[in-house]
Formats: sequence, structure tokens, C-alpha cells
Amino acid sequence: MAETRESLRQLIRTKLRGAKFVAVSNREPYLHVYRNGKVEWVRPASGMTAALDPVMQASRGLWVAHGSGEADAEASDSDGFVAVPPDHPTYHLKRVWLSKQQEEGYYYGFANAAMWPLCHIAYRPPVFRLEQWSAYQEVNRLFAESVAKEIGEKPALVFVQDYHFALLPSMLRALCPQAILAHFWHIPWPNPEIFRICPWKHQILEGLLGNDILGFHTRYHCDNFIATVDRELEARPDRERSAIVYGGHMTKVRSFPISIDFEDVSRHAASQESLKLMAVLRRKFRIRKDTIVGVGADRLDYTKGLPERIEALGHLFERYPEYRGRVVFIQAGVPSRTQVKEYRRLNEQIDSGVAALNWKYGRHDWQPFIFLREHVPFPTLLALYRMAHFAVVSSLHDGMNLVAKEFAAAQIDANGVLVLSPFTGAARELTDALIVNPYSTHELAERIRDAIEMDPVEIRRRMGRLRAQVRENNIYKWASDIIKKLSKLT
Ligand code: ADQ
Repeated sequence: MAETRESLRQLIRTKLRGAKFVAVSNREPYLHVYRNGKVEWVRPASGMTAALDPVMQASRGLWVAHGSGEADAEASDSDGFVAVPPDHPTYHLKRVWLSKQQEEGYYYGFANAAMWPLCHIAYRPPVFRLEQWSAYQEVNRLFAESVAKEIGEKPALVFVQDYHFALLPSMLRALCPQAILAHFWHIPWPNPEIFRICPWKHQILEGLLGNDILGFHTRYHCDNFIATVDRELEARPDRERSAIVYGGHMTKVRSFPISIDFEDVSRHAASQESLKLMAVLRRKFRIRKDTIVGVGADRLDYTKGLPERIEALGHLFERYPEYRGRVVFIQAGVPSRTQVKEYRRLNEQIDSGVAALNWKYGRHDWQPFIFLREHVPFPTLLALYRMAHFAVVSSLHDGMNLVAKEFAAAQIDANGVLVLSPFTGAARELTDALIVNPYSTHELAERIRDAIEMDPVEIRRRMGRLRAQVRENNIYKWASDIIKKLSKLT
């Protein structure tokens, strides 16, 4: 039996025995914005918040995050609290306010110009600046104090998210020694050779070793972390128990492959609304009954392999002219971190790649690549996934990649093929995808062709198995596995 929201809720109730459950992340699950002078709410395009929100709904705990929406302050009380989800509240969000300067140094600076490229092997050099590191320390302390204020001396279980808060665990441990701390690192952990260039590597490792449990998506990332600590600190790695003892404290290092709410995605994809949205999309993009549709959905990030995807489609139309006029690739791309130089450069690269592809092969009645540079509402995204004959996930490096799992869950008719990079965590589980190295754009083009030409029986067989995999290993299993591990420590 697959885990459900209800089984997770029961588990939390029995295992946590009344301890307060607090999640901490940079990104908030709901932002308030102004639209036509009115306050409205939106969900950000983020794999982490998409995954954690159902867990928080089941736990009814508290989520502490940066209040980054322009109307956030107006929608919250004087302490930054707001009940969410805004349309059917089940838990509380506490917003922490940051100055522009803090946001620039900590978020755009150290987190996204140093830690992100350091952990992803996508050949972009990390930028280490002292003032950004200072902002990172300052914001980690601010969040640690904000969480400590909520839990005081009460029993609590704090679940920290991601690379924005590497220092927070040891800070919080000093403030609230009774709290049990778990941390999930949503991105890869590199090997020791890569990590050793970070000027503040010891502080980062010491910060993370304040946790009781540190989770990664794959065993490989756990092994990289243990090897890094072994090389950099006077710590005692216990490979047998997959743990590290440092300063008398033990941190267990475990893999928990993250996932999605399979049933929820399937149900939405099967709805009447989804059928209507598919018809709207077909009309809007002039998609005929016999058009073969490919789909991609990504934050516009250099780790996602978008230029490679565009180049591969160019090879496809060059080598196989019979697909001209017959295949359309619809790419949803939400702008991300555009304050960081590398991201601006990537956007220019994508724009010129798309323009060149459409100019070279497009005709008055057909464009090969439709680029939706926008945050696509989730129901529309699901309609896109459902109507697609194939999806391409071509990440150069990716902790997991939830788009691959969303695509499988939305494929209720099981008539689509997933083309997937081996450099995603998802590739370890989704072995019925067509796995291909995105750096080899010629091979990527060939696998896209294989997806288009695949026998329908084979498509159903593969998609059926992918769906079974994601159904079984859903987001509630991810959360339950973590809670079970944590409850052994309470
Ligand atoms: P991300 O890098 O954000 O997550 P991913 O896991 O693919 O990547 O999740 C992206 C999310 O954004 C998905 O839920 C997707 O539906 C949504 N999305 C993408 N493009 C969109 C668009 N144009 N409009 C609206 N929504 C869009 C990080 C790590 C991943 C890891 C997750 C969770 O980098 O490796 O899988 O955290 O741990």
C-alpha cells in the first residue's frame, strides 16, 4: 500500500508525540502579490516547496521562510504569521523579513553564486566574496533566532531545507539543545576534490554537522558528503552506520529520494478542467490531431541543459526532415535568479538558440519551438504533460528533478515517453525512461527520435512502470521515511 497524506498525518501524530514540527526554508510556499491593486497569492515554481507543502499540510506545523512577495507584509500579521494554504488553511507560515542588502548578499550572492555552482557540476565557477559570506552568516543567524523564538525550551523537531542554511543547524543546536534537527539538501553534494576550493568549507561542514540527520536524494551524494568530511575535518566517519561523529555529536547521513503527490497530480490531470485546458492549448498553438508534441518545464537555470535541448532539436530537424511541420516542442521556462550574471547570460543564449531554430526550420504555418517564458499555472502544466508524446529532462546535473515525476503522474493515458538525463537523481529510480547524456546533443536527438518512433505497446509498458514507481515512492513515503528515522531519536 502506497503512503498517503492521511497515513503521514497518523504517523506524525503517533511518532512526534506532541513535539512541535517546524520547517525552515528560504523560499516560501505561498507568496502574496498585488494584481490590479488587489492582494492575491501565487505558488512559486520550486521543486522544494512543491514537495514540502503536502507534508506541512499533513503535519499542521509551522513553516519559517523568507517573506519575498511584494504584498506579503500586508497579508501577514505584525509578527509575520499567515495561515496557509490561503484557500483552505491547515498550517502557519512565519515570514522572516530581509533587507535588500541581506537578500543580495545571502541569496543572490553566497547561496546562488557560490554554493549552487559549487554543488552542481555544470562547469560554472563559483564566486566567493567575503561580504556575501558575511551576509550568509548573518541571515542564517537571523533564521536560527527566529526559529528558537518559536520553540523555546519545548520539545521540537526542526526540518531545515537546502543549501541556503548550511550554518543554521549548529547555531540552532546551541540555542535549543533539546530540539531534534533534520536537514534535507535538495541539490547534489560534490566530491571532495570539487568542494575543497570553498574558502569557508570548514564552517559549512561544521554547520551541517549540527544536524541529527542529514538527507540527500541519492546514496552517491551521501558518500560524497562523508568523504568530504573525512578529508576536511578531524571527524570520525562511521561508514558502516553511515554517520559522522564530530565534537561528540552524531549526524546520520541518509538518502531519501524526494517525490511528488502522485494521486493529486493524476487526479488533476484526469479532470474535465484538464481536458478543456488541452483543447485551449491546441487552439492557441494551432496543434493538429496528428502533431507530435514534446514538452519541457524548467526554471531557467544553467543546470537544466536548455541550450543542449534546443541544439538537439536542431539536429533532429536537420537529420530527419520528415519531422518538419509534424513535431512541436513546447517549453515552459520560468525566469529565475536573473540578478545573477550567469543567469542573464543563459537567458540570452536560450533566446538566440530558439530564434535561430525557429528561423532555420519554421514555416508560415509551423514553428518547431514554442517558448513560454512564464510561470505556467499548475493545471495548464499538467494539461501540457498529458497531451505530450514525449518530455525531455536534459539536466547537466540535478539533485532529483521533479518534472520527470510530474510528467509520469500526469500521463494518465500512458502514451508518452520520458527522455531523461543520467545526471539527475530521478534517473536512479526512473529506469524505464530513455536515458541519454545531454552533453552529447547528437545522441539526445536520436533518443528524441526513438521516443517519437516507439511502438505504442512499448510506450504503455514503460510508462506503466514509471507510473507505478512514482505512485509507490511518492512524497508521503519520502516524508514518512524521514519522520520514522527522526522518531527513533525523540
Ligand atoms: P528545482 O531546481 O526547482 O528543485 P525541479 O525538481 O525540476 O527543480 O522542480 C521544478 C518545479 O517547478 C516543478 O514542480 C515544476 O512543475 C515547476 N516548474 C518548472 N517550470 C515551470 C514553469 N515554467 N511554470 C510553472 N512551474 C514550473 C530543486 C532541485 C531539484 C529537486 C528539487 C526538490 O534542484 O533537483 O528535485 O529541488 O528536491
